[in-house]
Amino acid sequence: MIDIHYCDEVAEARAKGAPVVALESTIITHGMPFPQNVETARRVEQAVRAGGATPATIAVIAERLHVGLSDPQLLALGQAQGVMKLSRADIAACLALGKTGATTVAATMIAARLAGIEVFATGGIGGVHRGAETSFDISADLHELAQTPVTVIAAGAKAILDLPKTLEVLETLGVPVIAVGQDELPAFWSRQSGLKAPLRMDSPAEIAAAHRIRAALGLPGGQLVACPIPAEAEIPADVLAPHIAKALAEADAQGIAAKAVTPFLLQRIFELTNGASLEANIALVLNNARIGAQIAAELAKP
Ligand code: PSU
Ligand code: MN
Repeated sequence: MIDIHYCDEVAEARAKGAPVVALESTIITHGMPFPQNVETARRVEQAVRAGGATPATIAVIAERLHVGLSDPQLLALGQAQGVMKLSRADIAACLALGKTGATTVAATMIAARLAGIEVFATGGIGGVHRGAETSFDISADLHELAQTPVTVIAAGAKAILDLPKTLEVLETLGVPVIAVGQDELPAFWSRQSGLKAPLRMDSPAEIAAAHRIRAALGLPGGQLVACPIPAEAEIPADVLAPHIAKALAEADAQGIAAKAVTPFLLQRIFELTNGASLEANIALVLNNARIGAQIAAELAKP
């Protein structure tokens, strides 16, 4: 068995059967600049606590899988250079090599399941990249959702992706995609994507019930819960579109590939929007953390 290190707060919550929400760390190391990354990570943890659950930020630090980080660990991770970006393919290698790694959606789901945590809140999952028909760039997050039983709260898939193809792959893989409180799939920084979500639910209790019933049916895999960014924080899709197009063209021209693509695009869109994309990203993660806490609280009820 893997030796998981729990922080005191998470150990206590687990012992009591109190609700816990997993949080990822790639958003800290590869998704946002310092110091906003650390400030956001702290605020997200607070949002989970305010919602009545315990936050468990997950990372690999010096040979150990940590579920729940101390504040000094969070601060160090947020400033560290050369942190590995861990998915299903490399989490074991990172532990074997004694390196430090930040967990993506896929790796956070793997760790959450090991820790018995059923709910995980993040910003946006990875998906099918535009041009995937030639690049074959499809995030491992999608396959993880198909096989690891964790309900993932996100603001949809990031709008840098090919959203119709992402929905098709999720459907093929048997992953429920549930929009919260609206019919349309949200598109990360924007509330609307122009795509109807396959499923809609309006309450944390319904989402928790579907999670339980999937387990009772013996179905592997999790659920993608897509929460629209709060209206006051959104950037309309037509405002973002030219910035996304420019960032994608630059990535292509510079030969950015594999794990570097998403961090490159997020950084360029941050620059091209003069920081507005980061403000929206922060608002949507906080919102997802609040909703994640509500779903975890429902699941903790006997
Ligand atoms: N949500 C955000 N910012 C991020 C991510 C999610 O608001 O940076 C990260 C997650 O860790 C997700 C990853 O798994 O982006 C997707 O990377 P890729 O496209 O390489 O699979
Ligand atoms: Mn990829």
